[in-house]
Amino acid sequence: MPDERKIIHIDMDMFFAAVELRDNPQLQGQPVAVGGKGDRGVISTANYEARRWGVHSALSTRRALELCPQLVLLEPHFEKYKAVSQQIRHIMFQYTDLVEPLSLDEAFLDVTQNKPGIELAVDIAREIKQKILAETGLTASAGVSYCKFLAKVGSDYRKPDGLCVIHPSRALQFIDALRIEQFWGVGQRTAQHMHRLGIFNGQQLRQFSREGLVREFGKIGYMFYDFARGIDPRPVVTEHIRKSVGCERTLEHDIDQQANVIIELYNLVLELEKRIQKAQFRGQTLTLKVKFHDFRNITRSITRPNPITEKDDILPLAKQLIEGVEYENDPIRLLGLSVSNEAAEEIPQRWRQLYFDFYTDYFSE
Ligand code: TTP
Ligand code: MG
Repeated sequence: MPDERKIIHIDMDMFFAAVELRDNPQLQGQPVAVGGKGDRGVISTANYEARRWGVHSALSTRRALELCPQLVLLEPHFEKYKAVSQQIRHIMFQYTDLVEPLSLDEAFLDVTQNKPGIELAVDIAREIKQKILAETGLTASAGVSYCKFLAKVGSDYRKPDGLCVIHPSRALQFIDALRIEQFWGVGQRTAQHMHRLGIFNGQQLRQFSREGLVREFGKIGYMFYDFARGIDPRPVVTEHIRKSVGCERTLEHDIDQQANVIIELYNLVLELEKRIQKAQFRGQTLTLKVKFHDFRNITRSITRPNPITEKDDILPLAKQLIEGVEYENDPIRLLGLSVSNEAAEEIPQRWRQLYFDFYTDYFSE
């Protein structure tokens, strides 16, 4: 059966930086980034002027200033971002209750049925963008399609202030020409892996068998196989299901001694337990994230048949995960722990794990 839903993805443009620029208009035209100062600071986001210099999210502030010495670095104001986030969500709810926020500045809407009874989803997307601009003074980009994958790709396609509609009849044509980097779930590493296989766009991705993709990429291969065919059955999930609960800490100093690592891990476990209790979260997968001194990241996960909620469950699992990590000659810069994988009945089994895996929670508080 063809997928006849009407899905919109809204994503604010250079969100934190846009809020700061709105409130400091004298900085317009200059390269601006929001991020942490100091030796171990990290860039949250940058405006387009700064991006031209290679400054982007997650880059170390030190490196950003090397690339762009005239960069204006601003501290984040999370209260402001949360307030804008509420404003835009309020606008979305005027059209449908099926709103699934992915982060402060991003959400999916299913407008197949919508409150004002508007026929074309593109008209809703346009109205939402106009209202966001009028009420917050900020621009958003919107993608409109029949599934989440294409709506999300669409919102990114004509940024900033973009509006991109991918009609079902043109989906395959669109996917054929889509660069592999633009696929949902393809980060730098996966892109390189794809390139090694000779895959640079959607058309080339579609030449690969399902088994081949699963062999190369693990279970995410199933998702790539479906995406290449314009298939993404994931529903817009409304009630605030948290996909993960986690915390991470950039250490004061890089560490490579086992005793120190265990102490840091123990502190994280205590913090994680607190957050799990606060969120009443019952995840079955524990994930350890390690960032090394050279900014290389790895994650290690373990899944249990029962929810992981208490420190007495978490600590032995966390120790087990860190045992598999070589850090003696590779000091650790950051440690993170999260739980995910809370069962959600309405998501088809094959998609369930993928769905959770793809949620990145940068607002873990
Ligand atoms: P994004 O929507 O990924 O980026 P953006 O809104 O800054 O830029 P774009 O125009 O490309 O959408 O993230 C939204 C906000 O989340 C971003 O403004 C800052 C924050 N953020 C981080 O703090 N760290 C990160 O690594 C990322 C990706 C985002
Ligand atoms: Mg954004």
